[in-house]
Amino acid sequence: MSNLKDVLVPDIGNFDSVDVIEILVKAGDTIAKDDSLITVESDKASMDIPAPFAGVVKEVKIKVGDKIAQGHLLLTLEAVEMAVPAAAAVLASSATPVLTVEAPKVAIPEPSRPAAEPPQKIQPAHQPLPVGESAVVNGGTLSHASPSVRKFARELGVNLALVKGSAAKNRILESDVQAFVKNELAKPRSENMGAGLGSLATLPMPVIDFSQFGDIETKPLSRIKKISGANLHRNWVTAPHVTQFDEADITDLEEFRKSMMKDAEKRGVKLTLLAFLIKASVNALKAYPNFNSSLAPDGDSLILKNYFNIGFACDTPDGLVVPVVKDVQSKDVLAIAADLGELSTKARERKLKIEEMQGGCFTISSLGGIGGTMFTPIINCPEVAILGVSRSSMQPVYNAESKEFEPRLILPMSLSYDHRVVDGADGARFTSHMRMMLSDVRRLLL
Ligand code: CAO
Repeated sequence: MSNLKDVLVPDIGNFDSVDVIEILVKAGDTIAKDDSLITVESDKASMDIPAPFAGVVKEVKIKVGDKIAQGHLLLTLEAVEMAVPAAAAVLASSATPVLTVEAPKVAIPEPSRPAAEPPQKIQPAHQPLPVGESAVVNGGTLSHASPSVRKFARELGVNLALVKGSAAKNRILESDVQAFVKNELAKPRSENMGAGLGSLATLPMPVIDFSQFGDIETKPLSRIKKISGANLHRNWVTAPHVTQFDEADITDLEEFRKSMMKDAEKRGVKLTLLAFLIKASVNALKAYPNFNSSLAPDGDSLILKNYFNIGFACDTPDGLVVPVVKDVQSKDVLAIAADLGELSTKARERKLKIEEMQGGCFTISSLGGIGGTMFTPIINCPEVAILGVSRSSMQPVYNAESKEFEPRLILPMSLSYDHRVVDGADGARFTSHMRMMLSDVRRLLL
């Protein structure tokens, strides 16, 4: 008895005829039950027709472009198993067409049913698709991709939504997926782009020969600049930054600092404003502990720190470094100022040790000695906030009691924080706390 069986088109729903758009097997192929044989397409959907039983393809009876309907002869298959009667194997087969339905502006599921379910009618869908198995929304239009192409894309980790289909009605072919992968691999890679950027990575920078516009010279970046540049870029794109601006009245503080400078100098210490800012920031970190934290690597929790190490941005001829003043909570302003002097001298003489730049909880970047009114500092991740300080200046401030404007020394502050960790309200509370601490020197010394 011959094992040669006809394979006919099963029930494909309410369609008089569908177009054959892809033939996935050829004579001589050995196929397993449920392997896709052909892909057909109506004006609404594409679907694969699977093999009703395992066997060897003897002859394909259709070609791409044919119109076929239920009962149409697809191919002859030499069955491997004899248990299933031919007619039943074809028309009452457990094999189920696998569908992709096109519908405007909705994600379309790709039903993947157990083999025992009855053949699936084509239906519009309304539930979201599993990642990587989509009817493909591509540039605002839906594209088709057969299950075999989707399987191929999944194997390569390709998101089909990013692939442009070259066949009719934007249908994505295997060759489109291959071309996409080739194109992606050919793109210039940027080291240190930071994790998780994925398709948000920026466009490649155009390569321009500037000498066509005028005289140029090329100067290599210092090692520090290269490292800090990559870190700054990662921090900028990883942490959603918000910058809160505020001002503190430091008239009394400056008066006090100046009155203490001589004493400090006798002890070999330059008593700078930065020392007071560091002291005040620890007080604010204690009041708002979320600022003294880091996001856990899995993003599920906050790691709160019970120590208070404050980094400060230090401008050196080689670039920016951030030494860290350790255990600020147990130091007075003079001791902090002494650490600042020692660390910034070491930084400029390139003598900082690695451990002197580690363990920071929060950073202060002071440009006050240079100038400027405001700036937006970049968070020194995985810290969650950084305080920028600009140049203080005399401002007329209205005194509600005397009903007069008084000249006061006002310090501009810019607090950038990671909005994944800190809410806007707490950002404003933190700078208000800093303002309160800096405008009343007695609080600082407590
Ligand atoms: N407003 C007005 N004047 C200020 C001031 C402020 N906010 N802060 C400092 N000054 C004055 C000081 O009083 C001092 O004046 P005198 O020489 O008359 O005493 C002068 O500016 C220089 O101060 P300083 O440099 O000695 O001390 P500092 O504490 O201000 O700064 C340091 C120390 C290490 C922070 C600084 O040298 C530095 O490197 N700053 C640059 C930081 C930087 O590059 N940040 C950008 C990083 S990108 O985010």
